Amino acid sequence: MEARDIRLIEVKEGILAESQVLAGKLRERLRGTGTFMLNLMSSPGSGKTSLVLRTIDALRNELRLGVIEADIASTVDSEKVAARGVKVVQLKTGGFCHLDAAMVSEGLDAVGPQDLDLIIIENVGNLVCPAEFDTGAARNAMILSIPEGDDKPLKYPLMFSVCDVLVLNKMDALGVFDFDLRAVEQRVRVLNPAIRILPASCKTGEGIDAWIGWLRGEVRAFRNG
Ligand SMILES: Nc1nc2c(ncn2[C@@H]2O[C@H](COP(=O)(O)OP(=O)(O)O)[C@@H](O)[C@H]2O)c(=O)[nH]1
Ligand SMILES: [Mg+2]
Repeated sequence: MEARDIRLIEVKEGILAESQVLAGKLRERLRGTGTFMLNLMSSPGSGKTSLVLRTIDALRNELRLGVIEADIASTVDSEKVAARGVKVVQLKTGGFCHLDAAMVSEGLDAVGPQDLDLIIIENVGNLVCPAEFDTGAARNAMILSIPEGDDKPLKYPLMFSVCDVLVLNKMDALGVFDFDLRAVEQRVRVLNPAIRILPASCKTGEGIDAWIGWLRGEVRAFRNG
């Protein structure tokens, strides 16, 4: 058998296309229930769970909230959300480094979007794979935290390209790290001119109002749209 006779099957493209179709169906389903779903992505430790908890505290009296947590192995994040009395589902990906629409669909079945105004997905901590998969969310958000460095848009361009908003978290640590805010903004704008960039600190609360304002506006626009 010669090399030219070997059949090459692009499995990745097939998987992505399948997930894309299902993601469209999930969006229709969420449109039907009037539920805004946000997909939150970032590296491990950049502050996803902290931002989810801040968001719960700010919006729990205003919106009916649910959270879909995704983790390779543990339930530590969902326990923190559950302690706030908020509806949460833990998806254990068993080694998978991202969520696809099929996994989110199972999460939605469990969390029950018909009773919710806002669902936040805390995706698996990773700047690579989650960016490739449409989860069916209305908006994508990402966090880059100051200790990770200002070169990350250069290294992980797709993630910065697919997000509607970028939270620059751990601003309280800016003095400790060589992080050039202007450089990061320029690098991000080349990839994604329309992205909102919000400096914040989940520790001190700096910038959280702007984040909540952005999210509230998106939920409102979704409902009116
Ligand atoms: N100094 C500082 N630490 C933070 C901030 N946000 C989160 N952390 C800490 O960073 C660590 C990881 O946060 P976590 O929310 O679990 O990140 P996740 O892995 O992305 O969900 C925890 O020790 C948090 O307390 C922040 O704005 N400033
Ligand atoms: Mg977390």
